[in-house]
Amino acid sequence: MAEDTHRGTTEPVLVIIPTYNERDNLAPLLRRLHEHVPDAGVLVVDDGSPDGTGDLADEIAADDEHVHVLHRTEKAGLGAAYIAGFRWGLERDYATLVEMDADGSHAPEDLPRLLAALDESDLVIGSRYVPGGALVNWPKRREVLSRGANLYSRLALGVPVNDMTAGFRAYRARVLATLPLKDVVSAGYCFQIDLTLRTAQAGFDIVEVPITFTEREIGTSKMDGSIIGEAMVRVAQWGAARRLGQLRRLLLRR
Ligand SMILES: Nc1nc2c(ncn2[C@@H]2O[C@H](COP(=O)(O)OP(=O)(O)OP(=O)(O)O)[C@@H](O)[C@H]2O)c(=O)[nH]1
Ligand SMILES: [Mg+2]
Repeated sequence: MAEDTHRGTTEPVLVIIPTYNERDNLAPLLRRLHEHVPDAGVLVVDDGSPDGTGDLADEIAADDEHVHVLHRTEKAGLGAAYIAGFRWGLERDYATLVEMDADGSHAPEDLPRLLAALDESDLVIGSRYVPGGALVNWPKRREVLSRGANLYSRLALGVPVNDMTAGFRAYRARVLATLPLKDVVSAGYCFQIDLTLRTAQAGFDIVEVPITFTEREIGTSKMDGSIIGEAMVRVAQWGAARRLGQLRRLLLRR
């Protein structure tokens, strides 16, 4: 674990929420966040949503000092939105940076537990696949895909995390300040695997806390074949690099 002591959830926490066409989900989510983590700041990172999510976020921010909005001009993927949000938060010295989807899949009710677990670690992952984790209304094929992606990633990368693709997580700011964010190019949920791997390789402590993940009720998913393809190719490349490194060390030892 890091040597500096984390000073708890009364320190500034920034919840970063990337949005693309989440107009009907945003206001209820912000209300629930305000109820369960009243001291946290929220940064909505909108990629010019055609449905006006960005304008709605501005309207809410005008009346709520905890809500901030970062407007980006084009849809550039979840990874790029998070990197921009991390930079925004690091520049403003937030101690804790949280990732959260706008679609209601991640429950604000679970967030205090994630933040509490950060006292003992550097990255807390809200996990569907540890005892106590649950999936609500997720079609079986999505579960199979997600579990398969996680098994594949764990075997290829050797990182002992059950839910590496999870998008509900809390980072100590110093982790993100240490990682070379400019080198991270993963766009889809591969971004979550990428950052998990980098966090583990940098020697930071990762814990998983069970969450209840609920399928979105409103709006449409941004998941598609290209996002799955990106993850499969990149994980294979990282896995191959890891094996080569192991082989090289073995040969050098002889
Ligand atoms: N700013 C921004 N946000 C995005 C982009 N793609 C997805 N998002 C947001 O990222 C979050 C996760 O996207 P989802 O569409 O729910 O994708 P997912 O959770 O992988 O897929 P589902 O499980 O089908 O919902 C949501 O808040 C989206 O609005 C993007 O290109 N830019
Ligand atoms: Mg979703």
